[in-house]
Amino acid sequence: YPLSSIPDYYGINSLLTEEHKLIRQSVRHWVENFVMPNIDDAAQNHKDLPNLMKELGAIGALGPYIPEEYGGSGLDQISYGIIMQELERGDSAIRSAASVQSSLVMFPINEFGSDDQKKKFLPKLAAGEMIGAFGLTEPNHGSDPSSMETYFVEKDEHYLLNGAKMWITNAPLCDIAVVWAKGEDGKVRGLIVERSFEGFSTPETHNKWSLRASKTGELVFSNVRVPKENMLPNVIGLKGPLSCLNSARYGISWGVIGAAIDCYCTALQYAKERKQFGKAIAGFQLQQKKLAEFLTEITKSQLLCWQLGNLKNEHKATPAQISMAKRNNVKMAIDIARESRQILGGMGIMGEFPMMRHAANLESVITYEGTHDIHLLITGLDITGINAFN
Ligand code: TGC
Ligand code: FAD
Repeated sequence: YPLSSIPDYYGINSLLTEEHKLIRQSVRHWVENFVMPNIDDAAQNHKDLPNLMKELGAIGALGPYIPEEYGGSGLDQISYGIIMQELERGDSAIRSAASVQSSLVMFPINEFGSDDQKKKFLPKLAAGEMIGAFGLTEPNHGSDPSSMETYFVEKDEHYLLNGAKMWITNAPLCDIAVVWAKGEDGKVRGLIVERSFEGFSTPETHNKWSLRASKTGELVFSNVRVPKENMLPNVIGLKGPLSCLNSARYGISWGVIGAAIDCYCTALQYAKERKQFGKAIAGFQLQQKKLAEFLTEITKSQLLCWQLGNLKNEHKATPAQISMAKRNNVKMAIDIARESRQILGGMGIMGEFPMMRHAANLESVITYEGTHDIHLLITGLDITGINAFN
C-alpha cells in the first residue's frame, strides 16, 4: 500500500511539530527499507534482523528521551511514541527491542542510577553497542511481582544473587540485565548484572508462535557475585520496576497503533483490488463495516495517545491513565489484526501479508507489561478505590 494511505482521519498531523514529522519520516523510511523486506523471513525462521540493535541506535530509536549528555536525544514523549508506532508498523518484535532497551534498561539507569553507572552504560546502550534486558517476571510470579523469590545477600564487597527470571526479552543476547530482587530486609532493589559475571546464564525459550523475530529467554542466577557499585542507588521497593513499566506501557500504547495501521492499509488496498461476484469486495457492506470500524478505532486510539503524550510531557500522566491506553489500544490492534485477515480470505493466512504475524505478536503484547485483566483491575481500583487483585 502507498505510505500516503496511512490514516490521519482527525488531522493529528497538524498538531505535530516539524521535528516530530522529521522523526516519523526517518523512522518510517528505515522501516520500509530494513524491516519490511526482511521481517517475514525473520519471523518464519525465528531469527533476528541482522545488527538490529545497532541499526536502532543509528536511527536514534534507543532512549530518545534520555539526555544528550548520556547518548540519548533529549526528545519529548510524543517523539518517543511516534518512534514506537513506526517501529511496530514493521513488527512488534522491533518495537519490543527498542522498548526494553529504552524504557526498561536505559530509563532505570538514568532515573535511579549513579553518575558512574550512567556514564558507563547509557552511551553504549543508546548506540546499540550494548544490549540490555529487564528481569522482573519469574516462573512462579508474573502478574504478582511483589511475591518475587529472587534474592541477594550482602557478602564482603559483593551481593550474592540467587534465583531466576522467566520470559525475558533479549535475555539470550543481553550484555547486561537490570534485575529486580529482594534484599535481606525483603525490600526490592535493582541490580545491574553483567554478562561476564560467573554463575549468570540466559537459556533461550524455544518454540514460540509469537514475536518470532525476537529472542526470549530466562535469566538464571547461581551465586552470582554482583559488585556493590552495580546496585541502582536511588530507588527502593516495587515502585522502581513499576515506574519503568509506566514508560514502556506508554510506548506500547503508541506502538500497537502501528501494527493496526499496517493491517488496515493492507486490507483496504486488497478490498479495493479483489473482485468477487463481479465487483470489488470493498463495495460490499459487510467489508465496509469492517474497514469503517478499523479506522474509527485507530482514530480513537491515536487521540488517546496524543493526549497521554501531552500529559506525560507535563509529568501529569497517572499509572492508571497509562493502563487504560495500553489495555484499550492493544485490544484494538489485536481485533483489527484478526478481523482484517478475514478480508483477505485464504490469502490472509500467507506470509506475504502481515496479519497473521501481527495477530500472533499481539498475543504476547496483550499479555506482557501487565495482562489485559491486570490493566482492567488497575482502572477498577482507580475508579472505586477498592483493590480487587487479591
Ligand atoms: P502495590 O501495593 O499496588 O504497589 C507497590 C508499590 O509500587 C507503587 N506502584 C507504582 N509506582 C509507579 N508506577 C506504577 N505503575 C505503580 N503501581 C504501583 C505503589 O505506590 C507502591 O509503592 P509504595 O512506595 O507504597 O511501596 O502493588 P501490588 O503488589 O498490589 O501489585 C500491583 C500491580 C498488580 C498493579 C502490579 O504489580 C502490576 O502491574 N502487575 C503486572 C506485572 C507486569 O506488568 N509485569 C511486566 C513485566 S516486564 C515485561 O513484561 C516486559 S515485556 C517487554 C517487551 O518485550 O516489550
Ligand atoms: P499470570 O500472572 O500467571 O496470569 C495468568 C492469567 O491469570 C492471566 O490471564 C492474568 O490476567 C490472570 N490473573 C492474574 N492475576 C489475576 C487477578 N488478580 N485477577 C484476575 N486475573 C488474574 N517479563 C519481564 O520481566 N521482562 C521481559 O522482558 C518480559 N518479556 C516478555 C516477552 C514475552 C514474549 C512474554 C510472553 C512475556 C514477557 N514478560 C517479561 C513476562 C510478562 O510480563 C508476563 O508474562 C505477564 O506479566 C503475565 O505473567 P504470567 O505470564 O506469569 O501470567
